[in-house]
Amino acid sequence: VEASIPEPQRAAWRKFTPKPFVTSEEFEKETVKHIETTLARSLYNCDEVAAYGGTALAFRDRLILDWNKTQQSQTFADQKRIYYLSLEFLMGRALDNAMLNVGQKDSATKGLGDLGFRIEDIISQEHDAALGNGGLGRLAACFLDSMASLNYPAWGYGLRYRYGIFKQEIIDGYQVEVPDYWLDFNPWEFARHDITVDVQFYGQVNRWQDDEGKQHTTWENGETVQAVAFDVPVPGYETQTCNNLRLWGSKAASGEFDFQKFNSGEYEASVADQQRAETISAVLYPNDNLDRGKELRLKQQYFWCAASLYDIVRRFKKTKRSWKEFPNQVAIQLNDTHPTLAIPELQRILVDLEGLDWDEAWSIVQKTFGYTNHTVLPEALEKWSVPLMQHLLPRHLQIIYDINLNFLQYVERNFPKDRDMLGRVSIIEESTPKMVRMAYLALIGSHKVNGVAELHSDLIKTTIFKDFVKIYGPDKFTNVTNGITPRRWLHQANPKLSALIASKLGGHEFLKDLTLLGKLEAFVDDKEFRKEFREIKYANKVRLAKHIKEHNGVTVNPAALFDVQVKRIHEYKRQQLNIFGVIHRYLQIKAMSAEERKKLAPRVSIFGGKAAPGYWMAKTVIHLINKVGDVVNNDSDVGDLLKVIFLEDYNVSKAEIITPASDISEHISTAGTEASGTSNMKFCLNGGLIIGTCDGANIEITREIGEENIFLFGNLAEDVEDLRHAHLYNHYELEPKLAKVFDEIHKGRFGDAGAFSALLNGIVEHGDYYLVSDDFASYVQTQELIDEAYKDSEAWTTKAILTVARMGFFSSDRCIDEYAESIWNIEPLVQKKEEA
Ligand code: H53
Repeated sequence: VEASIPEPQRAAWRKFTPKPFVTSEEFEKETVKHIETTLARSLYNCDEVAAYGGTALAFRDRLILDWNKTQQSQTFADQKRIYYLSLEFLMGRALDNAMLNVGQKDSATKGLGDLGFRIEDIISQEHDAALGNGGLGRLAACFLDSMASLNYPAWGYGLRYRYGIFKQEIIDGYQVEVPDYWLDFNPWEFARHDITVDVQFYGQVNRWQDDEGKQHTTWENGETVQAVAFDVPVPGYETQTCNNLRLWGSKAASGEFDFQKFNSGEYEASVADQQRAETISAVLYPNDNLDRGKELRLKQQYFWCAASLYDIVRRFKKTKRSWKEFPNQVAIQLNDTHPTLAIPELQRILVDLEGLDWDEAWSIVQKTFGYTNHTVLPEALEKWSVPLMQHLLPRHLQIIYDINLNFLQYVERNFPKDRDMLGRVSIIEESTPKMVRMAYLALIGSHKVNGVAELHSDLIKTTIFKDFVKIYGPDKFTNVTNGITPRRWLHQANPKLSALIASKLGGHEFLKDLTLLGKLEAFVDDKEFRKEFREIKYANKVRLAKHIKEHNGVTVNPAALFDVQVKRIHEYKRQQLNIFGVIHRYLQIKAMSAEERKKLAPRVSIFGGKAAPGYWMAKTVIHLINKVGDVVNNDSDVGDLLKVIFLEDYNVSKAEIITPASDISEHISTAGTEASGTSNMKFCLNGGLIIGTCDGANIEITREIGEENIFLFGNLAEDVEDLRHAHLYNHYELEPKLAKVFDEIHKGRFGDAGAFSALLNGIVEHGDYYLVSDDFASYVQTQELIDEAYKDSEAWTTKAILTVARMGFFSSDRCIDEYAESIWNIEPLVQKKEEA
């Protein structure tokens, strides 16, 4: 339907097109208007929640003006777009980010002040958009920020979960999950009830011949669910580009509401279908790096892939180009294997619905997709049971079998001597039941596969995808080391440091080109700079100490060394190694004389992170941390020398407070298990040093900042397999200091020892898969080096400044430019500045 306004009426229209506010007065006017009308509050009835609402709506309106123009000009420019498919977008709060990106935070600060509010109080009213679990979801959010900031025509596609990641409460030291209903008031999304897609499930496949003898395949008699688009504007930093994040919500398809049942009084039954449909997008699965193979999850995946592809194809068809041009107009990036069904879905659209022949369609599919692998952990690699897929997506299963057949024939022709190869590389695993290996499907259906840090990208080529390197050659595989957006993780989270850097570099240009941080090295000996740098770190620690006091009731000394480990709780990330180290430290303090204690550097060990609700071992680790905290924090022998804090409900907005306040942060995964890690980058960018293993991006961070500025320890990835093997088949002794720690836990020093026996037995009796004992001595020794280093505050400051100065490489802008160049083949599209 042609919906544009006819030429003669456009003048009237343009006259009233709203203009973005620029002054604090204009901002106030809009905010008050929204509070009084949209929110129906008054001068006598406006709390901070309402003031947040009015402010957010004023900024939302502003973003939409840019958003409308961006979408229009991208359509008009008719060039290639990138579609980033991710089941998770861990966005956090939007208001502060919107203010900073459009460059209006000062007007808002002044304006809100005039109206009687402090901007920080208003910002903190916002509920985090927590549609993700951890690193993978946050990476997607950083990428959206970079793609908009670099003016790439880009869309994100995801699901609009009604419940994001659960809220974590700690009760008696245990994690308790509380649902996160976040949509009460969300001014950042637009429901597009005009943009819907019917998505089919179940049913049967029919093959038939038309009068001309042409074969057809149709998928019939399924159940239909409707996808409704919700659009979220994504503003770039200091640019007019405002991209779109489209999230799909599910509801019963039109006409599916059972009127017959309704009319005959069976209200409950008639509503049941509705509810079943809405369940699809109801809740985010709370597992990070863990695949559970639940039917509803598969439904989510297909629902989202089908709706997104329909939308992308619809947009392409409007250009009236021929199908072979599809890959010149469309690049689709698969964030992990979660969206892999998009591959057979596009093949189905092209072959079944558009009538292309198989090979032509397949060549389009392969050119369109790129696949990012984020893990080598076996428990995280997605597999779906063939019977389940047969039931839910019968046509897709056929297509997958056909893809596999063609692929295996190719392999057989090229590797006739390697008889076992076919079984190893088949998309179908011959187990009971048979399973579809999604990573293989994603790899076979894409033109590029990338890992997320150098070590990881090398590892996938020698482990999980080894055979595929032989089959396709090494050029199909590449590395794009992860990055983070400096807008949120420096400018927004640490405004003082951002301002100090700007004062030295002559402006905030570094937020757009992070390599400019290099120029800070010239100031490393500048006394005044060093002093201010230290004062900022201290102020950030004071802010965190205040947060700890309010939430944990524990007083911590901001002059102590803040040692932070915040991330999802997972055995491979080894929070257990950290807490055992803390216990070791505690035992040492207890054994010291008063004189010896005086020489010690006081420490605050800070933990935070969620455990998947069904991950019992991870929950045990949380419990142990809290129990150790109870004992240590109340031991008068210890005082300020050691405090142990577990911060409840770690999320993006808490990370913004925690990250700038660390002296040391811990990135201590068993070598070879953490694909990249991204919080390591955030801490370094904020002048925190790190202790870490030779894993993921730690290795490249070391290369950039220099070995003398990082505390590395532990076994190397190349030795892990042998060590594990040795544990299982040889007799081995627990590391003696660790044995002492275990003795104390066994004695009940931290409460009921039985609660922790499985955790300890995993190490003592079941092979210590994560090599905690192997790395313990080296870990403890490195922590002692840190104690010594921290006492020399001048040398420490030098390390911290050099670290910041050398982090330029880890901007997600660099990362997105690499994807654009080597995988997507797309160019930026700069929005024209509005003429006055
Ligand atoms: O993705 C991050 C990496 C991190 C890796 C993480 C991740 C998830 O959060 C979830 C699933 C998955 O396969 C990987 O664990 O190392 O930094 C972004 O690439």
